[in-house]
Amino acid sequence: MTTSKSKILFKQAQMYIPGGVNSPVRAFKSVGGNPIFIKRGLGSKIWDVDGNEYIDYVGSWGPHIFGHNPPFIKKALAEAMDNGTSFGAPTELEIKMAKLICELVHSVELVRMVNSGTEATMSAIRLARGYTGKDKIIKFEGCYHGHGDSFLIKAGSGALTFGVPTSLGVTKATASDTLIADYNDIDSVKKLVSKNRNKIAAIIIEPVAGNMGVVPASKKFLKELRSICTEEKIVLIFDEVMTGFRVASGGAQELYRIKPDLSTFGKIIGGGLPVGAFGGKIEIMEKISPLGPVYQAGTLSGNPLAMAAGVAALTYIKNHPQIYKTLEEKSAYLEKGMKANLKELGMKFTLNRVGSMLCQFMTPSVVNDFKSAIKSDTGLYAKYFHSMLDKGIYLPPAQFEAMFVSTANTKRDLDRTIVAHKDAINKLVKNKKFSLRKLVEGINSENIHKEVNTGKPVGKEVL
Ligand code: HOZ
Repeated sequence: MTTSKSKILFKQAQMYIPGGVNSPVRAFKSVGGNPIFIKRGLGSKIWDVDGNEYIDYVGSWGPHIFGHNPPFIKKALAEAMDNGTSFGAPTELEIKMAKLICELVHSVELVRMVNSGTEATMSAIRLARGYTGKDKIIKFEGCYHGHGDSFLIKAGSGALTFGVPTSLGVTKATASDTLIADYNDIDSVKKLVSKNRNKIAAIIIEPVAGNMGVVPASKKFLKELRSICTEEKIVLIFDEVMTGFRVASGGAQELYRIKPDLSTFGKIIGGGLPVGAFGGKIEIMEKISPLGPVYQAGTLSGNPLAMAAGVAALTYIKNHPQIYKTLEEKSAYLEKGMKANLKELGMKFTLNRVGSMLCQFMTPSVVNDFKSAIKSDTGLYAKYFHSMLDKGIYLPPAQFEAMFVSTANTKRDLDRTIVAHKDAINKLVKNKKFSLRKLVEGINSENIHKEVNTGKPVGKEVL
């Protein structure tokens, strides 16, 4: 449902903003067409500038776990706004926020607020390096930890979608300190650790990857990762920017019952405002300035508006633990409906779900790591995306992202989505122009961008 006002705005935006957007995936490049410009959101819906209504499964990429503009967050913000917008000095709200995070996430004993998930992960690895006196880190192919230099090596999310999994502008020296292991493959980690003994400061991982689509880590893999980190004195960092307060009130670490040394947060803890945080063991966190020698700072860190919204969100979560049951029920209902559609239409596409995070992959393969994720046919996803959009369902405009269910999604929303999904998949079935690539050989992180940029499939199709 591309709309004329959105088109005009996109043209105007491109005159002043690189690519017309402030974050690349919003440009719809990987699905084609014109991005829709959003005017407002309420509950499970958003409206574009032309007045079209959509059921929103992006939810600002995760934070809107209660849907858009919940009254209790609006109220908290209005009250905070009366007192001023920023002081660059301590406020009581920051204590409330830190206490809530420490109470809800058991591995967090001290926590520092920042302004985004990117800042949280950048600060967490600096801290891990300062604490251990070691330089290298291990990250996993397809995981995305924001756009800090150290993480833009074989990264997921927009970096993957736009074909720059390893970004220009990252120095060779920085890149050489980031070692890449394979998700869910403990041997790949062991190899790196034994080759780089006493050089690795941290292993950072999304315990449920949400930036190569949704890909859960296996419990065995995470447990082994924990043991390796303990044995080798490596700081284990769970990047819970997406999963924190989303898959459980205590994040993925609660779900898996594994304690990382440090965790990073974002999204939900800001209640929709720009907030991030990193926290963990006291003995590591006390190395942060002003207690210790690892410098980290920010004028807007702990900003009173952001804290007010975050405190409201986390207080609601603390007082309503049943929301996770509700989210699970709604998401399972959606998953069941979508899977039934696929079965009925004879399409063996993989649908991954962890709690309220879902991803419809366009491949019949099991998706459990980066290599299997990129078997997904992004061209098909683009068609699927537009069919859904035409039916008033707003999905992530890229294959390698997560869709999010909120407590505001009604049964009617979910039923409408299931019907639209059936129709969209049916269209794919009927469209003879594509052939499902059951097995694609030759796709890797270096050449996948060719496919995205040219629209021509790389690799060998096996029909
Ligand atoms: N890459 C972000 C989600 N994984 C999207 C950021 C945005 O466009 O807001």
